[in-house]
Amino acid sequence: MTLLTRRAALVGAGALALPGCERLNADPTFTRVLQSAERFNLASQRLLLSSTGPLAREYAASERSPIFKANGSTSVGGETYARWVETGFADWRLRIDGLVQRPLSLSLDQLKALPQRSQITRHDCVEGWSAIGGWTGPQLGGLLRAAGLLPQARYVVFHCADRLGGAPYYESIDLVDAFHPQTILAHAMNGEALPVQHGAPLRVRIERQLGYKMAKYVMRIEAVANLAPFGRGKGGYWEDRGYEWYAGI
Ligand SMILES: Nc1nc2c(c(=O)[nH]1)N[C@H]1C(S)=C(S)[C@@H](COP(=O)(O)O)O[C@H]1N2
Ligand SMILES: [Mo]
Repeated sequence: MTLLTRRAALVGAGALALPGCERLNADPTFTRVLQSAERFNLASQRLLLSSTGPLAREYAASERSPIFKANGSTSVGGETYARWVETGFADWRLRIDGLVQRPLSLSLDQLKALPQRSQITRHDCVEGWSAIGGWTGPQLGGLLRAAGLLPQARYVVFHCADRLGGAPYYESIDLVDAFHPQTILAHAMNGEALPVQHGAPLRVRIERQLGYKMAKYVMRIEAVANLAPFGRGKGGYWEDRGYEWYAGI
């Protein structure tokens, strides 16, 4: 069974437990229903967490590239972004919403206060260059657990602040990659605040995939059941222009 069919089986098992849920629904303390939904989510997400596959290779600090090319958008137009840069992103917020129980709105300080993961990895761009760099930030999986994914959620969409050739940049991954331990929301690069050209204040690192999946300038993370409504429906800016959605290396 693939991971996602295993998850579907689990959703099925949840549906079988419905008579119990109906009894809970009759209970005036509705919170118990919510709690049982949370336990269910924890169980399905645990399953993903324990089966997300191997780690991408990590490197020593001495192996970092002296120059890490910036590619695609290297800044964001408009007054709002310029003001954010001037004020150190003090009133910037990341939204996590869509198919979640508790939509979140998080400041940069709140993201930095969460447990952090640091990793030095190699970034591979389809255009034929690579660079090794260090990244720090909270794991995406922990944030999705805090928001409480609904059982219908199958993908997360990253909405970015920049436009490329007039269209908004966006990307998406499935829940296996979303819960992979090396999938982090990086606010720091090589020990310094993430530079504007590399996606300040926040970009995602998905270390087993190609560079174009690693959305910069992430503003909003939306849990969704299908990718058809976004862009031209292929799951990402470059996917809409012919690249593969699953860009595994
Ligand atoms: N928002 C946004 N994210 C993006 C891009 C972009 O143009 N806009 N380019 C992608 C591509 S093709 C690559 S190779 C990497 C480049 O990241 P870097 O600038 O940190 O090297 O970001 C990816 N994420
Ligand atoms: Mo790229």
